[in-house]
Amino acid sequence: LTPAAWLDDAAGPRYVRLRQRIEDGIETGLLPKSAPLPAEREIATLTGLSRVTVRRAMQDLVDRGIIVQRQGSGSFVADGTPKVEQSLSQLTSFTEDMERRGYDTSVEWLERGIHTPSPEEVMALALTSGEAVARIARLRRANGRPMAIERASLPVDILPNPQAVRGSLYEVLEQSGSRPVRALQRISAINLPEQEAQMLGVEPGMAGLSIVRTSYLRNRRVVEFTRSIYRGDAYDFVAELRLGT
Ligand code: 16G
Repeated sequence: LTPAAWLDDAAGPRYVRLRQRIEDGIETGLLPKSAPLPAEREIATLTGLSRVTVRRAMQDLVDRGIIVQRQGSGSFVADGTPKVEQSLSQLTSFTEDMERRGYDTSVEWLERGIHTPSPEEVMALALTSGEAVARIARLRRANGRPMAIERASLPVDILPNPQAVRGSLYEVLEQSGSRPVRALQRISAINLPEQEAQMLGVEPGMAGLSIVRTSYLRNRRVVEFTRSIYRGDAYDFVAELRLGT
């Protein structure tokens, strides 16, 4: 990434050209797997590009799973195993799943509030007439990489203050004694629609997974009805199967 090589480059927005340069470097082996990348500031100095342009290129690479960012230690070339192996037999939360792997989680809020339920929510949550619903919708990231869009609906008496959810929903439910103990989950294949693909940092039409989880308290009451869209290129779902008796 010398300024001379940079200036030789073809047309296109600057951040795209920089992203392409880094991708080329990884492809040719100039930047091996797990190699640390220079800090944004250094890349800006080396290329003569603005910090904003460099940051945009780096975020794009994180979104695509090509590089990973670790808080406090910088950016690295991904090690070639960007998929998360997710067990299908444990009722865990996104935060727990990612923290167990040593990933930092972050949330981009799409919605957090109390609403009149849709007919689908009334059915799914077995609400009685007039009962309101708490909705929280968020884009979930692991090490800066978008992984899933989750839209959760809960009966309002289970989550009276949706604003209280800062990171983990299950942590808030745990504190109020309403963490689910059982869930049913339906997974189906989809092609990511334009808007969702954009949020997840991938091309529209790419493979994704639609996951619908309904979870229950010990007394069988429905706690959560969550519709999620997961990146198909970021997950492997794994289940242990046993011979039936
Ligand atoms: C998982 C669940 C989601 C649940 C969330 C709680 C799937 C497909 N979804 O992502 O239903 O609401 O965990 O995570 O597994 P949190 O406690 O980190 O908010």
